Amino acid sequence: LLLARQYEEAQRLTFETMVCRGAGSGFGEGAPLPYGSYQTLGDLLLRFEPSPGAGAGEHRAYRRELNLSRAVALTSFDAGGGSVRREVFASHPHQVLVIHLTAVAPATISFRAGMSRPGALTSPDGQGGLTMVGGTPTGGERPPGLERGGLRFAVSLRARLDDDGGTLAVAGDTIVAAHARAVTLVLAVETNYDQQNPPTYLTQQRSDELQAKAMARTAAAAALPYTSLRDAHETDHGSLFHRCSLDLGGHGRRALPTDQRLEAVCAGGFDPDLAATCFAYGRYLLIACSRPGELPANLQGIWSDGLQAAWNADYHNNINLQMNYWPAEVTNLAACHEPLFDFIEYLRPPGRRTARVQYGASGWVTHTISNVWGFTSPGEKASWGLGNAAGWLVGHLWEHYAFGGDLAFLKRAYPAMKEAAQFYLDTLIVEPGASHLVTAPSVSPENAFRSSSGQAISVCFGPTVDTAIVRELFTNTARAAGLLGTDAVFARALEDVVPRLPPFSVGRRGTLQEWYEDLDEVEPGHRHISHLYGLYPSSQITPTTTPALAEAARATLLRRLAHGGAATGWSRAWFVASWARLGDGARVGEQVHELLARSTLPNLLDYHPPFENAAPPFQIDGNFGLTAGIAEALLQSHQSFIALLPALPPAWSHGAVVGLRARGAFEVDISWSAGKLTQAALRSLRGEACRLRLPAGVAARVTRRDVVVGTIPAGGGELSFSTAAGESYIVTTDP
Ligand code: FUC
Repeated sequence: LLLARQYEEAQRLTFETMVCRGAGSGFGEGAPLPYGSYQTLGDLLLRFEPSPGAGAGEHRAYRRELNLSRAVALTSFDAGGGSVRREVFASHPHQVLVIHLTAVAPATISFRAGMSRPGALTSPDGQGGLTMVGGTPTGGERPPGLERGGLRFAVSLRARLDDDGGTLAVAGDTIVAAHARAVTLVLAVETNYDQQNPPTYLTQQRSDELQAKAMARTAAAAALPYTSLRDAHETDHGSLFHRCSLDLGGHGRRALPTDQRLEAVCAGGFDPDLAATCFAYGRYLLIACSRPGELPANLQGIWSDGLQAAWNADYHNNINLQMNYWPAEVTNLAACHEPLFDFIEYLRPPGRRTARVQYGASGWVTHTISNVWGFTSPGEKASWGLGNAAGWLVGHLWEHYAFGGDLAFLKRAYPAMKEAAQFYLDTLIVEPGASHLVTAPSVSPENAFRSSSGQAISVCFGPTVDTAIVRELFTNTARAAGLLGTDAVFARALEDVVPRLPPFSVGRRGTLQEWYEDLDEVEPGHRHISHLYGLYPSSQITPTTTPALAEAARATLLRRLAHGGAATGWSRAWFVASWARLGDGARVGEQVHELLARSTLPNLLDYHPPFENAAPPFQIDGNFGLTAGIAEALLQSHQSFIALLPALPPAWSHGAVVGLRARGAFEVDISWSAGKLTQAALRSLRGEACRLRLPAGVAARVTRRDVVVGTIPAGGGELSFSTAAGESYIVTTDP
């Protein structure tokens, strides 16, 4: 029907047959199998008693700060008897949350600490602390496999006096601290979730067993001095955070509270340091929510604050999950990328089943939404839930290899790439007109076009995004097979398909076509710009190799913007990265400004406007996308060369970045002044050859240990040189 352009009927059938139907829970059209929402663990409340000399509620000089380089949140206030400080951090090495309260004056700190969560039970733990036990689901939803008892958790909370003053006691379901000067609280949680244990993804551990484990962790942590816990945490965080930093000058504004700085930017103020702070914040967030061995960052990272999150705070695979990981490689947090790779592995077995059951195909596939219960089916509405995401996800495996150059990793990653390619090999169909191979049925996230009778149609064949993903996947999988010396016949089959994929086309408006044919979008300002996948994150469209397509990409971005596009934070972030790829620094600066002014909450978390039935406004992808987009303006390596300052916003006239990463295993530092490159350093990690390109009009020489390796004339040239692993190459510009 699609090939006969009978779109209405094709769409009707697809809607009827291509989503999972279950008991239904008012979750949307068709769908849902019970699916579940990511949830907060609960609340820890500290209720302070008035301090000596202060009236109730009289806390002055209240100040909250988050130190990004130490990853410590500090609250300080004047409680009448003197100032009180509260430091909070979540320690990766000790797997506990730590709260440390200190007062200048003795006997100042009195509070009751308690935990709450609907349906959970808090009680004394018999060792001077509290435990809270409970489980999900708390609402009506029960993820598959959880019908006979859901996820269980146990929390342990302990307190300790850090000097001689004051008392601690447990009273009912609270810990009571009285007249203390220094108190430390430690909290640990255990659940019976087990990603490696399908189909239930749960262990058999009972609540008391979970409780014993959580208590053992808080006991171990509470036996350590506060400074040891904090030092271990700061060392751990710093080992990742300090790998990369950005300085755009203008530090004078740091004395102002962040919300006031943001308001000033909204009012048109100039504050490049706030963009640099957001860059650091994105890295801070990724370090804090995505460590090897853990689940990947979901739509709210790990910071969902209710029992029912917007979009279930799940994994959306048609931009959002991928965007979370855009900054990982380039901003030197490759280790934080690992949870995504594990997640891809984890989706493969259910994804194979979906490929077989839903398409009669081999390989693996997953669609627009997925979760920690192995959901890989199209859901919840076919109009957008049908997007095929496996190809896009495994693109991250190749990127990790491209940046790090680790063949052992590629060997580990290759089967997931191969199986994703296998799925497409089995399911591509021939469009008879031009004999192109196309995907079908599919969607172009999450837009629609008008059929000849004016109906909005989402279901299509050969959307540009799919074609770009398949082209990239097949090319990279064939390359991987070659590098690993395996699967020559399969690789040839993939290579044979690539020329039969539809080429990118420019439509009658001068924009890049979103669909196989030149169709009008229902929403010309749609937030998704997936048909520009070839521009970013892929590298199939560049101003130098495909100038006409780059021009069409530019026209596409402008048309989207002219129609109110980029209205979500993540969408705006994608524009930032896309303009960077087009080498347009002015637009990068403009879009960064818009993202700060329109889509950033006062605590700098990314904003997603309420959608359909109104949703909480926070979504983390925009934070990560912005960080990646800023990096892309300063350094690019997606072609076979390293470009320094390819899209520097004019407003960022002075600055320096340290520790960005380039493909080919390089670490790069760049400084500039008056908008011009002044110096750069490239550290070669694996001794790969380097092709270096400078901004036009800059002449420079490259030295290694003070010996000239080569020169680049001002005419805008490039220099190729071999490198030795571990050596640094210094780029010094002519004044
Ligand atoms: C995609 C977007 C929405 C939202 C959701 C979580 O479907 O189109 O804007 O970000 O993911």
